[in-house]
Amino acid sequence: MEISSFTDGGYEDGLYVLPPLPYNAAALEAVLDAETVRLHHGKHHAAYVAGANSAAAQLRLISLAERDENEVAEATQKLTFNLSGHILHCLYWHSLSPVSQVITMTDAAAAICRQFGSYDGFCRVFKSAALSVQGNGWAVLGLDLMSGRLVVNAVQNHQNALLPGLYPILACDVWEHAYYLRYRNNRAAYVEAFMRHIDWVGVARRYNNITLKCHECR
Ligand code: MN3
Repeated sequence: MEISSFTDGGYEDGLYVLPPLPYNAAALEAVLDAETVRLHHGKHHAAYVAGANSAAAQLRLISLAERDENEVAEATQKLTFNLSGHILHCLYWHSLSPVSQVITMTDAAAAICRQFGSYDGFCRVFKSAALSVQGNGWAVLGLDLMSGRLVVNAVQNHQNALLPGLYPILACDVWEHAYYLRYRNNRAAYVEAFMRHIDWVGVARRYNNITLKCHECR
């Protein structure tokens, strides 16, 4: 059985790579302008890919005793920051849909209603998480593999306050580079637009893929 993942194309031949956008940069015009999407993907996301490769290479050299082991703390922090950034950006592009979608009755939607009381309850929690991030970060919806429950995390930077083992199925980038050209300092307006353009088909697919592998989810 082939299980496609939002990280497909993000790692090839021993290196992290920048996967192409799943749509044209101008396709998200209803929520994000093409320049923002191009810069975000081609500069910011690409920089995390480069940073992850650089940190991974540094760690390999330390393990071969070709670099000083005192560099481990710096290298692991660099890898965690940049690789988390790479993974979350891969998910971000797949979290957005060029066309406005309403949530339909899927297993993922049923799980959202079970966990948050209703779709509106989920929106309240997810939007509040996105707005609660101080400075740079993310709102992430994911599956806690221990309980099989959906959890919303308000992530600082790319890697802090993220539940260990959380399998993310939806991510909203609230770093200013994600929205500042069009929305300026109005993060709330950007998050509202994001909510109207969530790719619920993709969320449902990711939810189904991971619950197939998770004992507690059935
Ligand atoms: Mn970003």
